Amino acid sequence: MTSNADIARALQELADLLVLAEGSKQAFRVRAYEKAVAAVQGMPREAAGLTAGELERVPGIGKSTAAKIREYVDTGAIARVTELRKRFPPEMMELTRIPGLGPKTVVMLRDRLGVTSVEQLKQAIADDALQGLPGLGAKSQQKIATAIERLGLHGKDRRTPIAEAMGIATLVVEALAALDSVTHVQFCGSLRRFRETIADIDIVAAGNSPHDVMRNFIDMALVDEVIGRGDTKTSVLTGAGLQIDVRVVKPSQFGAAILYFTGSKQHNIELRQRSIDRGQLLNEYGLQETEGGKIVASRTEAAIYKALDLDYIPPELREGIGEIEAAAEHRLPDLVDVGDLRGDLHVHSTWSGDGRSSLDDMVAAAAASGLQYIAITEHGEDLAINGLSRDQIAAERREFERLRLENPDLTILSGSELNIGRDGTVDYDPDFLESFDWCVASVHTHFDLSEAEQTARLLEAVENPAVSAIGHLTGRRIGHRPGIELNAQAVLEAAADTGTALEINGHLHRLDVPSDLLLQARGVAGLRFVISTDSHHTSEFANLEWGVHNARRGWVERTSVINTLPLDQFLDFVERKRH
Ligand code: DGT
Ligand code: CA
Ligand code: ZN
Repeated sequence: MTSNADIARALQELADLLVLAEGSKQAFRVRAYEKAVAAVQGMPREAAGLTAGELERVPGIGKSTAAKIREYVDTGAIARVTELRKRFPPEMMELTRIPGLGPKTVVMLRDRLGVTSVEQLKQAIADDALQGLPGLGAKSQQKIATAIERLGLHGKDRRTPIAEAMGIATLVVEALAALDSVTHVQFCGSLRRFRETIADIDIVAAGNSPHDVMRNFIDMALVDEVIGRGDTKTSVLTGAGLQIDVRVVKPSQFGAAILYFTGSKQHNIELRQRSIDRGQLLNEYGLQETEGGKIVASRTEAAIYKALDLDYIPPELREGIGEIEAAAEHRLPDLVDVGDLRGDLHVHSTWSGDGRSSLDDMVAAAAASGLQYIAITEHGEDLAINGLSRDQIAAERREFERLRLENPDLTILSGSELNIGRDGTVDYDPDFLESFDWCVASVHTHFDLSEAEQTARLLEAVENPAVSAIGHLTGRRIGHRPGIELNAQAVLEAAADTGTALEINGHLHRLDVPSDLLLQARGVAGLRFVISTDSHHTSEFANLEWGVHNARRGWVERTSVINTLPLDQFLDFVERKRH
């Protein structure tokens, strides 16, 4: 049956295409489909099993969306999407990712200059052709050029944000895992290593009926074009132009295959060299003796690492940056695990303007997921529309009282997500700030300041005793908005000195602090992290897992993550900074 995730992905594509067709992200139809995406993602039942009439009764799903969902489930495609894809091909959709380039401008560039791809836009900028077009001056031409560079949106380097790739890979893995002939299946490559952008998706399945696997794969609704077909490897493109390779291997070779295709290339080269030095050969079929060819290990990755006298190296570490030496000397980091986390310290509800689940539902979901403590951190009053006044906070705290009685096993902390102003000051006054148990402070405005200004602003917030943590440090949206310019080293050191935690935000669109900065932070003694979901909907508590993968990629150790601590020790951390 078509899964809710698959339906949500199809509706999201429709919404994205309609932004161009309607010329605005705020268009009624766009908003309607985006609401429906959230509704389908949050449904406790399979949407595919419902009639159009039943779908319409789901809050957030209207009549025409219900019809589209049925169309997708019944035919595997939405005719409107197919038609819009012709008008707005994937290369043109790419243009909408560039900050400062609204949908009307994208369409205008096509109509006036014939520009329908990032490459063509770069050429137009080089020719100075944007000057004088409606709403575009010399300055915006330069801004767009910089944004293209920083997002890496060009040529064959075109990479897909992890949020998009993860959704698609999960659909394929689930579909293949459901086949009787498949014993194991795993997505590999950069996605398994949890890189923030992905060039193509590499999937390995084990089983004795490759033909059956490939037939089911290319029948999937998300497959737009088959570009190579065989029983060991089949490659396809999705409607958005993302390549997926599926390989089928024998169950006895599965470990060797996923090890090879997970990479990275550099990690593979170093592993292979190590095996050669030890009189063995490593390839995608197994580890074998050079003399005689006896297979030493092939079924699992763990067996192969063991045979090479290495501790098991988790995928997130396989970048060829010293992990093999560390594994040989038994000094791999003691990485944080999702099971270690006891609390989530960044949670919104519909009390925030952008929250999508009620406070009661958020608390119930947190309790059900086994968390011991949470901080409800609605937006501070300075954030237009979404923020809470003091009166609203007082009113919400009365709700906390009731919810605490109803949920004796969950500690509900009163928190806030403060806004770091242009000058580094935050919402409310010091006395009122003291009434919170925990405050995370984040940048939500002024993304364009200079490095010096951004750094000064962040340092000011770090010095504030009421600020327990800095939220999503760089403010980036992967593939959509670059992070702020920042002297990260200065901020990391100040955070360590003041006892301010750095949030590792688990939203797949954010993964912020980025893992390259986490690697840099290894050199800063005493720095502490908090892995948070930034949930706006009950389904987003799952972000904890993504935050953990990102932390592991940055070699973050268990002992430096404060929400692994029992509640009293966690609160001690907050208190130490305040007094
Ligand atoms: P990307 O660019 O996001 O697709 O990154 P990867 O790491 O997924 O790279 P990809 O898809 O080209 O290849 C998947 C894995 O296959 C890679 O991580 C390691 C392995 N691989 C690919 N080419 C080579 C190679 O030339 N030598 C070795 N040893 N391994 C390779
Ligand atoms: Ca890949
Ligand atoms: Zn937030």
